Amino acid sequence: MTQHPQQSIPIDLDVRPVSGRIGAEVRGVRLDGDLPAATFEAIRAALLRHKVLFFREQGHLDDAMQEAFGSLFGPPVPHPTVPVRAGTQYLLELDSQHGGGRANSWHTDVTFDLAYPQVSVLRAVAVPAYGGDTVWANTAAAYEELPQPLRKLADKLWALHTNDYDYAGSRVLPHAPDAQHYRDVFTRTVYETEHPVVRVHPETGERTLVLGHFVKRLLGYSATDSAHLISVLQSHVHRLENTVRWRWQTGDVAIWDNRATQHYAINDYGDTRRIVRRVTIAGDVPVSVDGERSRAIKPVRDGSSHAPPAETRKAA
Ligand SMILES: O=C(O)CCC(=O)C(=O)O
Ligand SMILES: [Fe+2]
Repeated sequence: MTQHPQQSIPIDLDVRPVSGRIGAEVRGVRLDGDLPAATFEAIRAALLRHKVLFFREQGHLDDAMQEAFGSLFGPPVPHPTVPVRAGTQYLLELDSQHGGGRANSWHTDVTFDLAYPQVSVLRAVAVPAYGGDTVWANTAAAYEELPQPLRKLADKLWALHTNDYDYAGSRVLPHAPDAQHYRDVFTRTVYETEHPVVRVHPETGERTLVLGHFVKRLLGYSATDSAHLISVLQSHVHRLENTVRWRWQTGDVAIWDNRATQHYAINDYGDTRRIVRRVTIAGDVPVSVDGERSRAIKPVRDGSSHAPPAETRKAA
């Protein structure tokens, strides 16, 4: 069972698990872009083991420092369609008073892209007095707890992910007057990518489920069967035993392994202002348990799709 699996953590970090299967708070570290290499490597190892790390009292971070810290994990990447926050190179701001600012449905970040981010670093800038928690789920634990025949089925499934997903169907729309505008911006370039439903984590070797709200359907299944199958698998992802819930304070930072988690920002704080800012780090192309790589379908780049002809696609 993937209960905080043993990844060796090189130096002594004060790491305190928050839930049984996912999430740990790290104390005594002041995050910045100049962390000693040994400290950063310990954070990275702890991240692989616990999948989401929480750091309180990081109020010294400004946007540039958050970007500098994030870039220790690898090259930061801006969101593919949403403009970055003014004055920054990579930051995505989620403001509860604007459309798209309330991510209250289960997802893994940017899975409509081929090499979607490996890591996200989120900083709390404004936090409601109550409510507005975020929940993360361990997609490796979800895979592991499946009965063996279901794991075997999932290993063969592929799904189409898109940013032009069923927005209204999967997410409570904010009342923000600019919600439609946000959606137009979000989908100004339509992405479609085929990912295996089970990917092999490039660093830990764990198998993780790749689902969430950008999934449109499973390849080779009717819409109805697809919805049923996704619902069975997704129900294991967000089973409470596989989750951790964080009560934010201003200045907190959460870092998650986006290859092994989903998350959900709870929209229970009415009109109170809530602002978080995120840096994402470039990921790699997912690989299935059979060694097949994900395929970009849209946008068509260089006049040709990366996708092989339909008849050669597996599990279609
Ligand atoms: O608002 C949050 O807590 C999380 C928002 C989100 O989905 C993200 O930053 O990727
Ligand atoms: Fe997200």
